[in-house]
Parts: sequence; C-alpha cells; structure tokens
Amino acid sequence: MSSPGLQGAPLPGVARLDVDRIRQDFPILHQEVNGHPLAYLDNAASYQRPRAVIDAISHYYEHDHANVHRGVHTLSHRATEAQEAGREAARRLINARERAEIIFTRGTTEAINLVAYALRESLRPGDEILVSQMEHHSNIVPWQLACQRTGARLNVVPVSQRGELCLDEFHRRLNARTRLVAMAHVSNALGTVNPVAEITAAARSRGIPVLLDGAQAIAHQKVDVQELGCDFYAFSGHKMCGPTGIGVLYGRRERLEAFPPFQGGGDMILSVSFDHTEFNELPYKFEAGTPDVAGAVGLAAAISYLEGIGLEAIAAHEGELLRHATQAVAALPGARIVGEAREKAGVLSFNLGSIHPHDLGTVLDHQGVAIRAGHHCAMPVMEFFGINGTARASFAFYNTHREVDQLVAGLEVARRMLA
Ligand code: 7TS
Repeated sequence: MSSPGLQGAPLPGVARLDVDRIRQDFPILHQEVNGHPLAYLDNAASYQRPRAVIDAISHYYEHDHANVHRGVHTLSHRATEAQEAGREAARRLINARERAEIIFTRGTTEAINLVAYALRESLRPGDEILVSQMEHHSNIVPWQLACQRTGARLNVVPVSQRGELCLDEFHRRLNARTRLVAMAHVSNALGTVNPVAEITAAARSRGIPVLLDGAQAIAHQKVDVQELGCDFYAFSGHKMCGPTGIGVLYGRRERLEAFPPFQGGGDMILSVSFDHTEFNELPYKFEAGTPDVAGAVGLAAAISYLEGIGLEAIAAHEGELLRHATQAVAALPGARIVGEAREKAGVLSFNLGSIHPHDLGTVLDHQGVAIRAGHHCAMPVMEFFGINGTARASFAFYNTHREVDQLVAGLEVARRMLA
C-alpha cells in the first residue's frame, strides 16, 4: 500500500499538527533525563500515553471494574460494555466488517502465535509459509515452530540493498504449496512500508490467505482491512498510545470459524461436560479466561485520541521528521543509513563509522535522547546487511524538529568521544 505523505512534503489539504499543544497531553514527555530535556525517539518499541488513556483506565478501575460476561450485577454489565466498546473501537479503526472479527490478544506476538497454532492442524510436509527477510522475530519464530511440528517450511522473500521487498521474488515464490503469506506492513528495523495491497491481491487471486503484521503501521497511517483484502491483521495497543498487554488479531470470519480454539478455559465455551465441550461463538471462542478489560478501555481511549488527531496528519508530520533526521544523520561523517526504501514510515536505522550502536545509545541517553540500539528483533535482516545491529530513532506525532536536532547534536558528541 502506498503511503502518501509519509516521506514527502505535507499533503495538500492535510492540516499541520499543533505539536506543542499535543505534547501537553503527554505527562511523561515533560521531564529531564540526565540533566537534559527528554527526547523520546523510541516509539517503534513503545509509544507514550496521553492523559486521556491514563484517565480512562483510572476511571474504569475507580468506577466500573468487575469481571465480564458471567455477572448479573451492574458493575459486571458495565465492565462487559467497556470491553465491547474497546472491541468496537478497534473494529472501527481498521474497518473490519463486524466486531466478531476482532479478537483481543496480549499483543501482536500473541495474535500471530494464535494463527500459527491454528495452522498446525492443516499444515502438511512440503507446505510453505511465505515470509520476508525483514520480519520481526515474532513473525518468524511462530511459523518455524509450526513448521517443525508439521514438516512444512518457510520460504523467505529477499530484500534489496535499499531494504525493499523484492516483489518479483515474491511473485516467483508464491506457488501451489504456499499455505499462508505472513508479512510486515511496516518493518520495525528498516522503516520500509511494504506494498501490502499488491501482495494481498496476488495471494488472494490464488486463494492463499494473508496475515499482515501491523505492529508498526497501525499508528502511522490509515489501515482498512477490507480495502487491503488481508485475512488477518495483527497489532499491539502499546504501539499506538494504548496500554501494554493488549492487542488485536483481526481475522476474516470464515477463516476464524474454521480455526480450532487457541486456549481452553472460561468464556470460550457454551457448554462443558467431561464427554463434550461446545465452543462459544466468535470472538469469544478465542478469548479464554478473564480478559484485560482495563486494556480494552485504554485501547478505546487511544483509538479515539488518534482519530481525533487524524492519521493523515500524523503520517505527514512523521514524514517531515523522518526527512529532516535522514538528511541530518546522513551528513555526519561515517554515517550509514540502513533501510532506504522509497516508501518509509518514521523509522531511521543507522550506524556511525565503527561505533557500536549500544555505545551510541548510551552516549545519547546521557544527553536525554532515548533511541534503541541492537538487532531490533530482526536478526535475519541485520545479517543480510552484514551488521550486528543499528542505532534506531523512531518518531511519533508528538516528536518535534527540536528533538531531531537534539539527536543530531548528541550524535556529534558521540562521534567526537568514540570515533
Ligand atoms: N512485529 C513488529 C513489526 C514489531 O515491530 C514488533 C515489536 C512486534 C511484531 C511485536 O510486538 P509485541 O507488542 O507483541 O511485542 N517491535 C519492537 C521494536 O521494534 N522494539 O521493541 C519492540
């Protein structure tokens, strides 16, 4: 899917964000770290939360908490409604057809594991799961586990030196043995936005289901699962201003209905005897046990917050920050940008000469700049680029150009100290 405005100039008609005002909503951003104003540039790992999300969770615990579904009393009804409002918000955000297609999970990782677990039933020796070389480990290892049990194998679509998916290789590798295509919508290590609509169209024309790992896309651009035509879409609350511990697996109804349950327990059943258990309808069939109701409340608040700002304006602002940071970092002596795809989201991975990324991260932290350093749980793509890891700055809509300057100034210090 192309992502207008992610890297180019602001789109005409897209309002500029009032970032100073937005930052007032985020209590955590207003602090000094090691004697410097905090520049939080580790958003690909986890976002910060606006007060609206924190307040919604507190309000829920102060007024409405009880266990869901099984209760006849008022608080239980309120908790059930709060949980379902979270589901409806997630449905609306990604334009799923119905709420039953929204399964709450602990996050992207659990969502992918749920699909991989279900697929074990039908995988046969010689079957293939098509992934890309730029996947996060959580979109590799669950498939490896499924393959180990079934004799199926991974088929890996390579990336180019720019960090783009080799599309002709994708088309060549999509074949009669492919049982699932599992791809990142946006790469966390490179920032690449994959052409997921084209991927999905090609797979679906052959009846092959597609799972998109949306962990890095969901807070950066408008996602419409019907338009994308994917069968599964996974994302995490904490990567979109919501709480940790909650995420979503979207699945097409017919795919989910064909799946066996993931975990057994309360809420996922209609009736249980020692001879026979009848499973609940969607989505509850996949939600065993007491759910993370506060998580669903926080997720709903996060979604409303993001919608209030507008995903187009978010994409445009992050695109400007990325362009600014890319130019400034690339101009530093010895800089190597890792991931130069034409379509990128707000992720800048780089190395500076032979300085170890961890050392860069430590020196930056001393100057109040939070970035991530390492392999970013994407070791195969690091290996492809012949490196152990990168320093990675990742941007959110509440980041400023001043913070980009602080990053670059910090890198200058690191270079003088360590080069
Ligand atoms: N997929 C992608 C593309 C990701 O970036 C991540 C987390 C996950 C899956 C897993 O998400 P979780 O919420 O279930 O943990 N990525 C990162 C990162 O880049 N740095 O820390 C976590």
